[in-house]
Amino acid sequence: MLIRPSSPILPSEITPEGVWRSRREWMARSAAAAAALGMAGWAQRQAWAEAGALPGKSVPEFTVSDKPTPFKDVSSYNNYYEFGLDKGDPQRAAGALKTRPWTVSVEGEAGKPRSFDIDELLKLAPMEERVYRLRCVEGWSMVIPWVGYSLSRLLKQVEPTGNAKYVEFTTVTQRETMPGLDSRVLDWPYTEALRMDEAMHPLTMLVFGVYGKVLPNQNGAPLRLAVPWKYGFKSAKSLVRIRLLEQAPRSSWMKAAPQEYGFYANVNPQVPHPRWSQATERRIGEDGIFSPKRPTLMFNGYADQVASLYQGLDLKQNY
Ligand SMILES: Nc1nc2c(c(=O)[nH]1)N[C@H]1C(S)=C(S)[C@@H](COP(=O)(O)O)O[C@H]1N2
Ligand SMILES: [Mo]
Repeated sequence: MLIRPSSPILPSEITPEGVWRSRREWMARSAAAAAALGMAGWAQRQAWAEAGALPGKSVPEFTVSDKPTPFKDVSSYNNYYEFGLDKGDPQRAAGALKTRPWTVSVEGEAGKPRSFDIDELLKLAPMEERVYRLRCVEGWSMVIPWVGYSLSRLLKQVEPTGNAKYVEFTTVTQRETMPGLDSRVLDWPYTEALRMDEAMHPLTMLVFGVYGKVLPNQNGAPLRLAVPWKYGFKSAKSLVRIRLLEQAPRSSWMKAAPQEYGFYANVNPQVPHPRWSQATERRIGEDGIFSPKRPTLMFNGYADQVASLYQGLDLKQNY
């Protein structure tokens, strides 16, 4: 099953980008994922082996050139508080999450509100592979090849009314499978929200897979958000309800600690979290404890695409 590359030199080192992205990169990445797999636990290997293929067409304009974080790290270093607070808890416990049957209701300020079955959502738009950065407010980051499509593809289906100014996302609560729900750190269910123009931005992605396969449960199966210019907590996992609203809702994190977590949560190295600087970050799977930290980029490096959304907004006040 493991095919060793004949040379240890990565394609990225010998060909210009854009050429090596595409097929050769895909092959190198698959090999890296397979190698990472050899080191993961049996259960994880089992889940990965059983997961269905979910390929996506590579979209260069939504793909950063940073080296993707190994699958081993993407699937074992997680925040999914419903399954526990430690980074390893989700991988250990989320196998029990029931991801079928699964429906997502899209309701509120919409001309045609309705529920969507997960199998319908999987066919709603062509699957794309986009390599996004993910920056957690805790100071670490990853680079992840997500598979999915723009959230706007789904929202347009329900015909948002002129009153739809905000979009609220509610994630699943399964008492039987989620030991973390006993913890009072957050007001469950986990909810998040975006302004309508943020939700309709093409970068805002509805994600069904990673590394060419369906999402592992710990990463938010069967579908989650990826909003790459915002701190990771905005990217809610295992979505069950999407609500179009006229007024801005308060998210779980805003309720838990309003002075620490605001509505916008745009990645911004100039605005420190009250307990941590946001100026630098450590790349999981690449930077060791002793490596120099990397500078965090404004809007997580997506300023060209999204800065215009916030013209005239005081980003210190609107954190
Ligand atoms: N339902 C739910 N979604 C969630 C979280 C959570 O605890 N529960 N954690 C968030 C945080 S803080 C981060 S950094 C990302 C992590 O996504 P990943 O584990 O796929 O890297 O998920 C976000 N989505
Ligand atoms: Mo996070």
